[in-house]
Amino acid sequence: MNTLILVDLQNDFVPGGALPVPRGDEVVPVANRVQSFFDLVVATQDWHPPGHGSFAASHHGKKPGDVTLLGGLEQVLWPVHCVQGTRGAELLEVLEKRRIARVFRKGTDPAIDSYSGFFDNGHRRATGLGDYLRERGVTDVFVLGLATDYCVKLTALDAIGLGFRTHLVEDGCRGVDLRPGDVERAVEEMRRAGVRIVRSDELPHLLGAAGGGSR
Ligand code: VGL
Ligand code: ZN
Repeated sequence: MNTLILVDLQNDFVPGGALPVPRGDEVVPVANRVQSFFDLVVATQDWHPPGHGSFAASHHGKKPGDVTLLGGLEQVLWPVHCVQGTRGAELLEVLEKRRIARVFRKGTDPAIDSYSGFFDNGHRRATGLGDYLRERGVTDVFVLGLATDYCVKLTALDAIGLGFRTHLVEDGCRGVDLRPGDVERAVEEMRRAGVRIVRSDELPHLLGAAGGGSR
């Protein structure tokens, strides 16, 4: 049983949004094209309350890109983004949504950030995604979306930690690259952790070979 996790394909993360990932819009055609290969498609949604602790504007004298402590953890501060109920937080209009079985929201606790679709950054609370996949007999997880060096990376690393055979669809991801090389380092870190790095054009072959839940 294989699953595609679409990470944070939201208005605020593409050019024109509040926290634009360079060329973030380019992943949507990939997301739309590959969905039909999967048994199950789920999505994550960054979903912050106003005044969230990851926003630079929530900290006196801080600006985006600065680092502070949040929930006892080092936290990069961001522009205000993906505020609950705003247009910026909505999934992209051009994203095909009919096959998305469920959307898992994260980042709702103002006192801690949550890059991964599975847990907050302190691994204190689960979103329910891990149990949801387990209950459905999922063995193989494929991750694509935004941003490679934050939410995609942490989602893939948690998937590995939970015991799923985990794949990164590399051409279906774009990163922030706050420091040049962050994306490359993120991919390397995932690879070292056991994430298989694949391209979307390999999926028909890979899913054909791994399909049917036989391995
Ligand atoms: C993300 C920074 C802040 C992401 C979310 O989706 O990668 N990055 N919130
Ligand atoms: Zn966020």
